[in-house]
Amino acid sequence: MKEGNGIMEFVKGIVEREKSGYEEFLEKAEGDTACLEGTVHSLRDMGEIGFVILRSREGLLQAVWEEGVSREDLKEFHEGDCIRVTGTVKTEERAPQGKELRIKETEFLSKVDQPLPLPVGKWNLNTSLEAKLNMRPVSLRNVRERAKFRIQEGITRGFRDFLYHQGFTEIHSPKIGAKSAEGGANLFKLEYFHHPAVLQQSPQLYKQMMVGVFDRVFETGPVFRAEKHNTRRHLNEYTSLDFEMGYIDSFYDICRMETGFLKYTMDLLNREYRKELDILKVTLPEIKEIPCVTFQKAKELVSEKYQRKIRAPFDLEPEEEELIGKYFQEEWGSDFVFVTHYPSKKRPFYAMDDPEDSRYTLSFDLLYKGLEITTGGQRIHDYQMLKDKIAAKGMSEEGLEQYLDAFKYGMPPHGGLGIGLERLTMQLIGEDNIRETTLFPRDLTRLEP
Ligand code: AMO
Repeated sequence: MKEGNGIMEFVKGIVEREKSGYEEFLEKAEGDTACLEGTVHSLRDMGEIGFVILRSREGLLQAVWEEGVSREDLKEFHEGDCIRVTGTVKTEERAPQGKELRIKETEFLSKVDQPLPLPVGKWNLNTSLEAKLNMRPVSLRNVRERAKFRIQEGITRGFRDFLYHQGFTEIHSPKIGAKSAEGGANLFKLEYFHHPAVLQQSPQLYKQMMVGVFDRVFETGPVFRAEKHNTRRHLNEYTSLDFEMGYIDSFYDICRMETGFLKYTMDLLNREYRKELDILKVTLPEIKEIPCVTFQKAKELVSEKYQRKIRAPFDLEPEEEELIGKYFQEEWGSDFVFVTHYPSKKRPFYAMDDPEDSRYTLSFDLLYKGLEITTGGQRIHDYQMLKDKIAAKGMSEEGLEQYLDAFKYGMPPHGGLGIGLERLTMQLIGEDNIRETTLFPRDLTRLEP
């Protein structure tokens, strides 16, 4: 709403609207007049009456069209139309919310051009993942599909809230750079005004440099991995929840911070996302403590218990991760387990080696229901040690000069972690493909929508 003196208009901030939100509607008394806005989520023509289910950000509400009472013809309504309806409030115990709006007048704010290609008004879409991804703007309107991403919002919000309270500063690092930190073959290369450049695989270099500035930083943002394989847990672009903190005594400080974040977030979801949890029938894990096991020990435990040969001594195979998850659920009743001391061979150059046995690093992965959702650990903070490690890994310092300067000019002992947001969401809500918990997935074959 604009206000003015006839010559100039002024905007003063948000104004209370006369239209009732769905929650306010439900507080109204029988016979009150109400005006609601929303999309026609589903329609049921019963002859003399018709059910017009409205969808808004707040959820669904039942409006009822009645012959002779409603001004517009029911035939004018289509699923997908955006409408503003005015009518009277009626208590109706058969209505999903216990109240419904008896429609008197309808204003069509916009009308669909064509019938919807998917039955988004149904509880279960019953459509293949492929079809859902091909029609993303429509499929996400389904209440269950939408709920997944509200829960994902809750996780990001939990991460932010929790870390703000722990004295972290939120940063935003560039996604294009000369060099990335994670190594391996999964780099997207591009040309940047005739210079070779890469898309960042993680904010690793930047968050470490920023420890020298703020001590504690975090970032939530996209990262890029040119994975050439098509799996249920890999994306080519995903959202990474990263933090990095200085003045740590050991990498267990990082594990503690992550455990704190998880507890805080489960509590937040429980309090503020109950509707979505119920829609998806999610039972949140109860986290009191998370067991820690070394990489080596974890391998031995599952090999013994499930009679499985150790094939890859320096890495965890996906099946091994699943079995570690199963083991800790069966033996310790925990969905989560920190697997610590990963072999140096498989960790990037910045990981701190264990001074007691340099074949291993002071780093960890967090497995949740048998899937890696986090990698973290203590980093090298000594300038010379870092240079030696870069050389030992056969890497060049080119493109890392400024990163190395941060260490040349002093860095505290520090560490951090990166959590895959889509993976965490997928495990939490019990999906079996990461694309189910990605709004617009990027994979080997998918560059749009
Ligand atoms: P890492 O490479 O292990 O570590 O990644 C951290 C977490 O990101 C998620 N993840 C992925 N999710 C979807 N698709 C992918 N292709 C993919 N790759 C990884 C996983 C994984 O645990 N810089 C370090 C983190 C750190 O030490 O701070 C890093 O990026 O959940």
